[in-house]
Amino acid sequence: MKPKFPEKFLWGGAVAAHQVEGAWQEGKKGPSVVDVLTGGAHGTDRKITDGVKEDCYYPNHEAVDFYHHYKDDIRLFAEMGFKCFRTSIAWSRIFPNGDEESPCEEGLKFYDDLFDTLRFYNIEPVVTLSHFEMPLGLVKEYGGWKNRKLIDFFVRYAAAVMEHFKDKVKYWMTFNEINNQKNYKYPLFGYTCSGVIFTDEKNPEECMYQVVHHQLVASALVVKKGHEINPGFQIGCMIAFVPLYPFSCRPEDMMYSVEAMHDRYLFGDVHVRGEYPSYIYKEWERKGFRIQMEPEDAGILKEGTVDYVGLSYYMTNAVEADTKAAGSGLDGFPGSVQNPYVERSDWGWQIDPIGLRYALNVLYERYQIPLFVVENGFGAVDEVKPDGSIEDDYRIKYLRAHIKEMKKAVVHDGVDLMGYTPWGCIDCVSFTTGEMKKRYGFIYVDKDNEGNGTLKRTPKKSFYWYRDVIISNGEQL
Ligand code: P53
Repeated sequence: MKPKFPEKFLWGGAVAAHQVEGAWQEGKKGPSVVDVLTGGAHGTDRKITDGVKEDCYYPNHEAVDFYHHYKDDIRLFAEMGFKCFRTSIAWSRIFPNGDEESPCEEGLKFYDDLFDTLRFYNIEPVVTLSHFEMPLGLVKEYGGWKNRKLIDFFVRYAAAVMEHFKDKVKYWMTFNEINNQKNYKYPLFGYTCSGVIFTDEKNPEECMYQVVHHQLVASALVVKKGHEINPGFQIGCMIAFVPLYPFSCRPEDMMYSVEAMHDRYLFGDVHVRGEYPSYIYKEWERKGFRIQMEPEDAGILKEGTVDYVGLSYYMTNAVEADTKAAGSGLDGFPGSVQNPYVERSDWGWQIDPIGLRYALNVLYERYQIPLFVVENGFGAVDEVKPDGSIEDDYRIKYLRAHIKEMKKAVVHDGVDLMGYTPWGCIDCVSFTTGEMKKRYGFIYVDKDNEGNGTLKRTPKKSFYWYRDVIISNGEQL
């Protein structure tokens, strides 16, 4: 018999609340960190403003107005045959300032309706608790995740939604791409992961590790609490997995790639094994870092290990020891160089389908628990033809190639993979640039970078292609 994807494989799509919902002040929602991020472009950073300014444009305020369109949008997901849909709960819809005693009923009501609509179509919700949208109040009044109090606020929020939705949601993830902030030199990452601009701190790198420690403890507490609320919950972590290949088989390059990969593994190592790996203690020792930990933390980490590893996969990079020694590298990663064997998207992301099979293999070998590809996709400019159609063959090509490699990981290599949710299944606001024109969707949304457009939804060519992929359980690519 031909080897196939498992029958229960969760095909679907992924978004995050702040990139689609809009309605930033409706339903008593409080402002979140993304509500003070302006639009940017490839090569032009999004600005973090001190509060909302009259003369700035904030693309997430309206986004694609999923808040008012979700019923129609979910109907389209159902038409594609989605088995699951990954989104996040906007923390500040539930706790507008972040430090309230009890959750906001209107916020809960919105997600009740959303999850009920998904259930109606037999679509399983997959929910991220924190996807770059923490309440701004916790940044302004508490200093974000630098402050250990944030653990309590996050646990309170997570417990409230897990309790409220315990019969509607089974699959959860704690922090989206918790490892982005490892790049502590780039303000956007620290700000969106944790509400901290590390470059403003006395010791940016040490501060980053402190913040991360608070989040790892919070994540573990939530995993434990979640299992008490409903033992059937599947609770995962979420890692942006960008493998770093050695630029050559020169032993120096090989060894440097092993070292550089610690950046990628650190977070999963703690989430999955419940303890910090030995290499990080040595690094802290070398650098003289003192990360404040409470006596109970070690036990908490041990008791709150995740059920699965969620990952985003978009690209690989290559690293070279000599370039590192020279103190430079692509995109700010020391020693990162252009891989001559792969192409790049218009936004400079290296396209490497085989890298997905590689990623799934190394992660499964390391952790031996189920994996879930909760993001993958091709950000590209789409052109609407005079007849209104969108022929996004480049997107089909990208996804097809990645699904083929993912299939090899499952049927050939034996990786236990739960599902696949391509990113931005409906066009949404780009996270890194705030643009609309960097599109990922199977569904086009009529809106441009400046905020003009009717918000009309149109299925692209890839919509029909992906529908057939799902119907055939990945056989018809
Ligand atoms: P945009 C880097 C590498 C891989 C994934 O990004 C990344 C990043 C940036 O941190 O982020 C994820 O919209 C993120 C999503 C985001 C998506 O990639 O900049 O989880 O929120 O939209 C795509 O093209």
